[in-house]
This record gives sequence, C-alpha cells and structure tokens, in this order.
Amino acid sequence: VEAKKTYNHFIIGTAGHVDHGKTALVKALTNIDCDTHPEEKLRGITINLGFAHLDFPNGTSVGIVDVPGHRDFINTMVSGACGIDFALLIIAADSSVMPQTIEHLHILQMLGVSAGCVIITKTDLVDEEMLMIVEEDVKDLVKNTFLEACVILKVSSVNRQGVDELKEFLSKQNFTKQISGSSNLFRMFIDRIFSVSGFGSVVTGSVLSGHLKLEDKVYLLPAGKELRVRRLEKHGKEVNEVIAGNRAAINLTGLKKEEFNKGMVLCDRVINPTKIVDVKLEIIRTGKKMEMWSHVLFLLATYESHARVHLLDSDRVKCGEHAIAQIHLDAPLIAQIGDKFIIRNSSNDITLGGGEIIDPYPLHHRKRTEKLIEQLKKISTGDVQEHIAAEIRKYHSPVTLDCIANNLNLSKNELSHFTVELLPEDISYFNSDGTFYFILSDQLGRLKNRIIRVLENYHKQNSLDEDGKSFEELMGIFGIARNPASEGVMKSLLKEMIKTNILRTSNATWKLFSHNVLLSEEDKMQIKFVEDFHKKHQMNTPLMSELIPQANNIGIFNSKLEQILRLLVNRKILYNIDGNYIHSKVVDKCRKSLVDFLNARQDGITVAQFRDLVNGNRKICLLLLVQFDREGTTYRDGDLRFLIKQS
Ligand SMILES: Nc1nc2c(ncn2[C@@H]2O[C@H](COP(=O)(O)OP(=O)(O)O)[C@@H](O)[C@H]2O)c(=O)[nH]1
Ligand SMILES: [Mg+2]
Repeated sequence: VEAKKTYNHFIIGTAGHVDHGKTALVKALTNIDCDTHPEEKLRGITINLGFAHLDFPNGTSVGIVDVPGHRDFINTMVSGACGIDFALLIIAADSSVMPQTIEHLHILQMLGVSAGCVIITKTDLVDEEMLMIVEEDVKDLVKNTFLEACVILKVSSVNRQGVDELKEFLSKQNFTKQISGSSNLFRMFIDRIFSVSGFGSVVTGSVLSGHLKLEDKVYLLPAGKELRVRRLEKHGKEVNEVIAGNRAAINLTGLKKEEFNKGMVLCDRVINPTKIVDVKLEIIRTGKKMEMWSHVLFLLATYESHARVHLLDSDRVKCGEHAIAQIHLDAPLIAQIGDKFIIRNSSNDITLGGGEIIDPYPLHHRKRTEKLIEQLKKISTGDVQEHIAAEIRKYHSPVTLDCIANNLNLSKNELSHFTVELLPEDISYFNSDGTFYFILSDQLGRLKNRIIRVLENYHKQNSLDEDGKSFEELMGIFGIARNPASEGVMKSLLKEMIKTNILRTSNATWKLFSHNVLLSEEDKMQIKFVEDFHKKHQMNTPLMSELIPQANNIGIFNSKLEQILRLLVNRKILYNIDGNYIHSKVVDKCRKSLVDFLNARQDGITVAQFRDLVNGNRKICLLLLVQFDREGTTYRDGDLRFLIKQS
C-alpha cells in the first residue's frame, strides 16, 4: 500500500460576465493586478489568464487564476478553469446575472468543479432592495448545480466592504487534498511560455496530477522532446518541488520558444497522442441539440481542435441530455481517462456542452452495436475493473497486466483496486509465477482448437512418431503476433491442457493425450529392415546414401524412412549422432571395451588407440567418442580421453 501524502494545494478560479469586477476583486484580495498586458490596460478588459496567489497567516499559499469574462475569450476561460478546485462566481450587483455568468457556470459544472461560492460585487453601487433582487436571481441560477446551497458573499472592491470577510471565509476552506504518492503521472498543460534572459524558457501552468522536482526529466508532448527542470517556482517563490494543485513556473533546459505550441503538455513520461477519444457528454440545458455527426470545437485545458462527434447510443442529444460518443479530432491530443472537456459550436460562439474522456485510445467504432454501447456505458462509470477489461479487448493477442497498467498509467495504488477474478467473462487470464496474462476468451478457445488441430494433423502425417510438437513449433501458431505475452499464455495453456487430459508430454514435445503409435504388419517389417540394415553394418558407418535406395526398393519412401529412424532412436535401438545412425549394440559394445580399457590404466586413450581397440574406421570412431563425451562417459583433454568417474 502506497503512503498517502497530504499537501496544501489548491487553485481558486474566478468566473463571471465581463466587467463584473473579477480582476478588481482579485486585486482587492491579493494586491496583484492581473490585467498587465498593454491591450488589457487600454481596453480595460482581461484577455489573457491572470495569475495571483493568496497567502494566509498560517503559511498556506493558494493560487488564483483570473479568467476573462468576455464572450470572445471563452476558450481562454476554459483553459484557466481546467485544474481549479474552487470557483468564485462573480456577479455585479448593478447588472445581476448576464449571459457569461450563465455560460461560465455551465462550463465549471461540465469541468467537474465541485466547490465554490458566489460573490456579489460592486455592492457600493446599489441599495438593499437591488441586492435582494440580485440574490434571488443568484439562487435561481445555481439551482441543480454544484453551487446550489453555496455561500453568497457581498463585496465592494472599491470601498473594500466585505473583502476581509471573504478572506476570512476562504481561509476556513479545507485547502488540502489527498493525492496518492510517487507513481502518479506528472501532467501540466502549459498556459504561458516566456524567455527570461540568462535562464532560457520558462513555462507556467496548473499541475493537474503528480509531482515534479528539480533536475527531473520531463517531456514536452506531443512533440516528445526530453527536457530537464532547472528551476521551479510556486507563486513567485523558488521551490524544490511542485505538486498537483500548484500553479507552477518551470524553467526548462533544452526548450526553445519556437518549439512550443498551444495545447502542449509537460509530462514525466511519454504518452502517445490521440486523435480519437471515447467520451460521455452532456448538452447544457440552454444549449442546442446535437445530431449524429456534428462538427464542433473541442476544448480540453489549453488544447483546442475542430472535431466531429459520432454519437453512439442515440441519433441526437437534446438539451440537458447525456450521450456516449466517439470524437474524431483534427489535432493530436494528450489526454487521460477522466479528463474533462468543453464543446462549442464550430464557429466558436455557443457553448454546447462538455463531458469526460472515458477512453483516450479507443478502436474506431464503425458500428454502433448493443454490445459496444453496453461496454462503453460500463467504462463510463470510471471503474478500474472496466477500464482494464476495455483495454484488454483492444488486443488481438495475449497481453500482460503490466502492459495494460502502463497503457492506462495506473499507479500501484489504483491497481490494488483491481481483482482479476472479477473480470467479465469475455476475458480469460492465466497467472504464471505472479505475472498475469490476459487473452480474450474466444481467442483462447480458437488457440486451443488450433493446438489440437495442429497435433492431430502432425500425428496423422507421422503415425510412427511417438512424439508431438515442440514448444517452439507450437508457438508458430501465433505467427508474427508472437511476443513474451503469447509465450506466457502458451505455457499456461499447455499446462492446463495436460491437467485436463487433452495433451501429454513426451521427450520435450506435446502430443494429444490419445496419441499412440499402432504398428501394422507392414510397418513392423519395414522397421525390422531398417534396424537390420544398421545391425549388419557393424563397425562400418552406415551411409544414408546406401540406405535410401535399398529402402526405396522395398517401398519405404523418404518421410516414412525418417519416421522409422526417429522411432528407432526413441526406442533406443539406434543412436542418432549428428545425423549418423549407429545401432545401439555397436555403441554399447564399444563403450564397454573403452570403459574396461580406461579402468585398467590411468593415462587416457588417443583416437588411434581407440581405433585399434574397437577395430573401426576413423569416421565411426570419432562419432562414437563424440557420443561418449556427450552422454558423460568420457571427457576430452587435448588428444586424450579419460573416464568420468561415476560417483
Ligand atoms: N464601483 C465599483 N466598481 C468596481 C468594483 N469592482 C470593479 N469595479 C469596476 O468595474 C470595472 C470592471 O472591473 P474588472 O475587475 O475589470 O471586471 P472583470 O471584467 O470582471 O475582470 C472596472 O472599471 C472596475 O474599476 C466595485 O466593487 N465597485
Ligand atoms: Mg477581468
């Protein structure tokens, strides 16, 4: 079990209509002016994200992201709102709820923000009665959202009325979240990049998960470039580590500003980009209905791309309804399961809805089958069990649990919630020495049948062979799909087939349990012929070139001859010494002479002495000595051979 660390980490984000006093409120709280850009100063509106931090007396420092409220900058608002933990929905008392108040609230809701409060600003401009009306509007607005029943605070950034109360309220929030330990993936969407003279490139962003230390390696994705962390800052202060929930500024060695594109991610490992994602999505109450193949703009943190939505479980989704869909993106995306996104219409003027990624690397679903939809609904619950099952289903060959966990970036902690026995029935598994191998059950069935058919065929073609096929030969069934996982499955499956009396082993091969060599009268006659041929040759090495024509003469042709030779070897009647067959009587007789000779004297034997001893030609003598060395009767030292003393 992994140790859980508790960190103080939290990001507050503003939201609300343009000119309602968001930036002014952040300044009143933190004394930091977020509208620093000349154009922002000139137009008096926020265009880029603003960043500030609120430091509490107890030492906690909380990051604040100030977003633009203007309808033209919704994409920027989405990128800022991604990664926030607590929302300040800001509404000016003199104008009450306006279009982007509603739109921002929808976006926060879709992004899964779950905590926040409403702040009515500019209270200095209105009377009590107006304030009460605005408060009623607010209560209507937040019904059925995460802000239903939230605290509503009234503030003026001009006369500072309510500012201290707001600070007090924020300081009482629980700014700690448990995040699991070291194996969590570090991920941060980059929202700004700039060059600092003497330091190189600095990037900033909200850390979505994991942690990063000085000198760590990081990758800029999807480009895949490896970089090193030279300096880290959190809220303007140098630190050694940044973690999930921090606003971080990271000075990177190896990065040039030109190599950076909007939507890029920093990660502590390489994650493959994707252009198709499976999602569950929701169309907002006041949005527009969506058809089977809609063109949309897809926003995920700083990433944006045109996309087509392929609805899977319905032909259209009405306002306020949910759907399961496959989204085809124009630009490569780095995403993980559970990432939240927003969709807008393709001309980027209406927010349609949003949702959550349930599979970042799905197969292309050409058909909308019941089975597929049922499986997607299951994984949309976010259950690890179902995600693992879905990942295994993408493979057409065996796969290990390690590989699946790696694909899904599952930490050990997340994996501990996985129970192999509870996998759906369409997936089979083997546990071999602690390694889990998965294969789809129908693939396993086919593999089993292939093994049986391959052996049936072999036995039919080689009726005199008492053996079956070797492991290597059986692995040929996988063809090019052969890999360590397929070997693991084959090993386990063969074991299982032996246990269930489908197979037997013999001489390091596998054969059908039922396979027995039955010899006909003709077989027996032919076997006797081949045995006699070798027996009568005695010490003259029998040559295949002599055997073959003689065998052919009496109707033994090549494959049959091979089978007979193998049978005689298996029955230990012939020795096969490097493709030369010598009768066992000859080998045994010579062995006995050699052992007697060596037992009588201690100074070994040369090849020439052995030839005289057994009275054979040079070729057969060399073969015999090789056999005696191999079987462990003798050993060779230079020109001499000695007896290996049997203990
Ligand atoms: N009277 C008054 N004016 C405010 C208050 N807060 C902001 N303003 C003014 O409202 C305008 C818009 O404020 P700003 O913070 O830029 O709004 P934003 O677009 O929501 O960030 C500016 O001219 C501010 O000076 C307030 O509490 N009282
Ligand atoms: Mg502003």
